[in-house]
Order: sequence, then C-alpha cells, then structure tokens
Amino acid sequence: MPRPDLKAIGVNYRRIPVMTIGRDIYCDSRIILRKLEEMFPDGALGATTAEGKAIQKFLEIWTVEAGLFVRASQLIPTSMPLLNDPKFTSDREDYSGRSWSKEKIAANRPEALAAIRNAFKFLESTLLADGRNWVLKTDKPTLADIEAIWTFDWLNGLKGALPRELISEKSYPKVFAWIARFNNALRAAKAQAPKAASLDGSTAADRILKASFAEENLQFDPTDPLGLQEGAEVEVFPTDSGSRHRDRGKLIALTGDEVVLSAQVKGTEVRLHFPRTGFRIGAASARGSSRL
Ligand SMILES: N[C@@H](CCC(=O)N[C@@H](CS)C(=O)NCC(=O)O)C(=O)O
Repeated sequence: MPRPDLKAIGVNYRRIPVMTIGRDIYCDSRIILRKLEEMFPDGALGATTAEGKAIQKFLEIWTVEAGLFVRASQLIPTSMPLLNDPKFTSDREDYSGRSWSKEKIAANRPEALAAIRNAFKFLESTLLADGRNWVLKTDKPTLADIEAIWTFDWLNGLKGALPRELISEKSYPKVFAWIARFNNALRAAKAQAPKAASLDGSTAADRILKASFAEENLQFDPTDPLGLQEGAEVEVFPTDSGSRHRDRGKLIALTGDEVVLSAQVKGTEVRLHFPRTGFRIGAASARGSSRL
C-alpha cells in the first residue's frame, strides 16, 4: 500500500491479481480465470467432462477456500530480510489480520508444515499416483493443473520454505517431476506467445477509462437469497484477507457466482466484478462499513 494505479481506476480492493478488459475490472483470480475461459474459448484450458470439471473446481476450493494457500504462506522463512522491516510487517498484519512477528511465524511453522507435507503426500498418492503427466491425464497441462500447482510451485521456489529433509524430489518424486514438467510447458508457451507490452499506471488508467465495456449481458437474479435490489448502493469486500479494503457502488449484476458494482472514477463509470465465494455483499450504510 498505497495502490495509486488501482485507485486511478476506482478500485479499493488491494489484492493481486486484478484484470481489466475495457472498463470491466475483475478482482480475484477465480473470476479472472473463469472470464478468460468464457471470453477466449479458442485458448480455453478448462476440463471438458463433468468429472474433470469437478476435479478442477475441487482443486480450486482445496487451495483457496480449504486453506492450503494460507498454510503455504505460513511457511515464509523467518530469515527473510523484509521481516525486519516494521512497515512491511504492519502492512501484512493489516492485510491478513494475524501477527507477523518472527516468534509467531516460528510458532505456527510446525502445524503449517504438517499440513503442507500432507498435501504433497495427497497428490503423490492420488491424482499423480499412476504416473500420469497431467492431473486430468491429458496430453497437455489444463486448468486443473494450474488450480493445483501454484501453491506447490511457489513454495518450491521460495528459498527456505520447505525443509528438504522432509519434502523433496526423494520423498515426493511424482509431485516434483510434475512441477518441473509444468515449468517446461510454461516456458514453451511463453516463448510462443506474443510479447506483452508493459504500461505505466497512468497510461494504463487512461486507456482503461477511455475504453468501452467488454460485457453486455449482465444478469440480475431477483430470487437471490441476499434480497438486495438491483441498483442498490452496496459494499463488497473479501472475507478472508484484505477485508478492510472495500468497494462501494451500484449493484448492477448478481448471479450465483458473480457480483458486479458500477462505480464512478472522475465522472467515468467502471464496473467491478467479484466472485461470490469468499466475498461479503451488503447494503452500504451511511455510517460506514459492515463488520466481518
Ligand atoms: N483469492 C484471491 C487471493 C489473492 C491474494 O491472496 N493475493 C495476495 C498475493 S498472493 C495479495 O494480493 N496480497 C495483498 C497484498 O500484498 O497487499 C485470488 O485468488 O485472487
């Protein structure tokens, strides 16, 4: 923090990643992946069978909602120099709602390590057990691999996070071979892809605010159990982390897996899209924010 580039496009949400397509802004990787799959079907990576779709979804839930990523983040090594910077640790505390003192991190480590080791064992002995290359036994990596791999890949690349006497190529050869295979496939895909342009924040904001909307048919479900009216002023925020950073606007779409707010930036409308899972949507009260 602060996040001037997000502020410039009317976003209070503080987490990464955020994606914009025109003036539609998508917050949270789960909705980002879903939209990319829907809007660019030629490059879609998602499962095609009902069973494959279920595995893909369960892997997302395992990582994000069932706490695998939180456990992984508790393995950040206490030797990391940034942990000596009080500005960094107090920002982390504001973000996560938990203590980032070295003592607390060290005290949490055994439990987190037990959970992560168990996760390696789970993949080694179930989805990857028969020696397949990819989670859904496909020729190429699919979205199910992406949903499953990123926590493991991140930990593998974070020096000091995994004690190699407990978690290594020796103990979990199939998981580590899969991580290496994935990174090779990623390198090959990147080499073939068009080069992405980098823009500074103000140029990006300028382009975004001048663009049109990418989505036309927004849906509003009047039977939604929240009982909110279309057009109501609402507040949306994540309930798992970064909850103090909240967005307000007019509720313009609401479905089982998406909420969309219309907000104004310097007289220009932007539309903020969030997934439903892990987000609170409530009437915006004049007195301020609702509690978690
Ligand atoms: N469920 C969210 C989680 C996003 C998340 O946890 N992002 C972290 C980095 S991995 C973040 O932005 N931290 C906020 C910060 O550092 O301010 C998603 O899938 O996008």
